[in-house]
Amino acid sequence: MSDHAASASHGAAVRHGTVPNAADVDFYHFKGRWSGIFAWIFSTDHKRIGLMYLVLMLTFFTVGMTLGFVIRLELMAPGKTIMDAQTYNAVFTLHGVIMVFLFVVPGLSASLGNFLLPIMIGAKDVQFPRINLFSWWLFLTGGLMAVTALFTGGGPPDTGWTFYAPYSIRTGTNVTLAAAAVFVLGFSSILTGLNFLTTVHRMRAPGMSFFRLPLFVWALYSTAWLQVVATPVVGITLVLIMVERSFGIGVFDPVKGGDPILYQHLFWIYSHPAVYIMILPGLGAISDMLAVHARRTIFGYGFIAMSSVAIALFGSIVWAHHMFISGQSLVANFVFSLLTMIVAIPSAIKVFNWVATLYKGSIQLETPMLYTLAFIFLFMIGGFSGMMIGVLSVDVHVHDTYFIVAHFHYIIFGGLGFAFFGALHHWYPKMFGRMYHQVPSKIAWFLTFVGFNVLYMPMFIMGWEGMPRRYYDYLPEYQKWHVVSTIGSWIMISGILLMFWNLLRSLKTGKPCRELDPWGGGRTLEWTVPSPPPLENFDKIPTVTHGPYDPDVPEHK
Ligand SMILES: [Cu+2]
Repeated sequence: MSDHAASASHGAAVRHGTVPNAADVDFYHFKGRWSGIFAWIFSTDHKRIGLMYLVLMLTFFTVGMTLGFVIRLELMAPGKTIMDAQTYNAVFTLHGVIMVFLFVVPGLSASLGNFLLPIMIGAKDVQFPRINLFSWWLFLTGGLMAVTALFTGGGPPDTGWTFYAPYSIRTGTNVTLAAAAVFVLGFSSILTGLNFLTTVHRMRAPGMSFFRLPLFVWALYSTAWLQVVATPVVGITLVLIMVERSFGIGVFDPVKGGDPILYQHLFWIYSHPAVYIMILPGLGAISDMLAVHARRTIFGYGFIAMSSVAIALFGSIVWAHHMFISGQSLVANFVFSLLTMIVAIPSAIKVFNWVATLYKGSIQLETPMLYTLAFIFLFMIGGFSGMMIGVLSVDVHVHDTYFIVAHFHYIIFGGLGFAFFGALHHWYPKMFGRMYHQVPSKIAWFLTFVGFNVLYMPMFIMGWEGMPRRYYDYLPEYQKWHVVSTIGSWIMISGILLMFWNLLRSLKTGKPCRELDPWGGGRTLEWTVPSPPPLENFDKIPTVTHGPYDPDVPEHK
């Protein structure tokens, strides 16, 4: 049976039977109709699609990181250092657009989530394998459109990743194509969310009730609701930007009777929930990594599961905390400040339960655990600074300063970034059937963690002292901290490059590990299938009779 036929009927076979010899070989070596690169880009296998997202996303991440490196070089001294002001505006815009829409939004969900979700719920694939492949093609198309926007039209957009009106309406740079690119990427996210929602509702193995789902799955499930419900709002907003730029009708530009504050509301109604689309899968992965590497049943499973849902719910009603100084009413400011405090509670529940899980755990300082512990430290700083800027009197002072830049890098890069790197090291042996070299992986962690704090901690200080974000030039008194911050970026980037190099070469030179569970503490279903898994994950769909982290279960012994 040919691959396409196999993969085409793969969905059908998944629903009605099994693909011949699929259980005998791992999914890398399954021979179908297509060969070479086509066996990947036309494959409907969720594992291959997850890895294809991973490759694309890490490529975009590397481009985004290089732009970050360049921004730091420019800011080593006031005035012109390596580029002019217009180029600087384009570079930080691109850094933001790439990191947000091409790395953290698809994030853990589309990559490792795609690989692991079906296995973790005891299924052979997602509900809609072909839609899953289509969403990856949309992601690729959106990415290529974003890159094309750099070199066509009026040149790379210079608006910042938020595309604020009225400047995004009036600037001659290529905002229209960039907005169209994000629009297409939005659909990739919506379709992935739709697929994951239906998969969790319809593809769970017998006995896998909702309160037996691993916490990573709860986080992906909560994220999927936000992807489906919130993303269309930014889609419509981007269409309005494109229409206003192309046909001159007044929606957001006050000169044409439009309202720029309306733009901010529409943009943040998506983009604040979007920060949870980014971080929630990371929070889920942290729970699963803690249970394995602390060799403990997770503390407060039900509370952690529900806190993911609560974050998705409350995270959808706090958007105007980005607009405290936009001129909105004091009542609105008060209400959104209060709601922002409330959304901190479910996050705090997670941190409390993680620390309680560590208490009396037999903590194995394996690389995934190192990233997990670093995550908790960085996430706390990101979270606390978030509560500070949720207070009106503080935000009025630090809005649009480097304090904000430090805050969101601690919570999104320190949070999701470190959870992502940790998850990559945690499930690497399961995905690739080899273990990476330990010593370089730990040195890379150390450099990344130290470099991160040397890079972003000074930004809190500069921001508190009034250093505005997105400014090309600055007063000389800020230079000392900019220099420290730039040196931090060099340390961090060398750590990340060492990590990439080590993980890539380990695909060839890493110790083969065919064990079902190389960590020895795994209790969720992915640790019961071979490493790497066969095409259909299970030769027989398992029957689940216990919770995901229950210690006293035979197959967990
Ligand atoms: Cu927000």
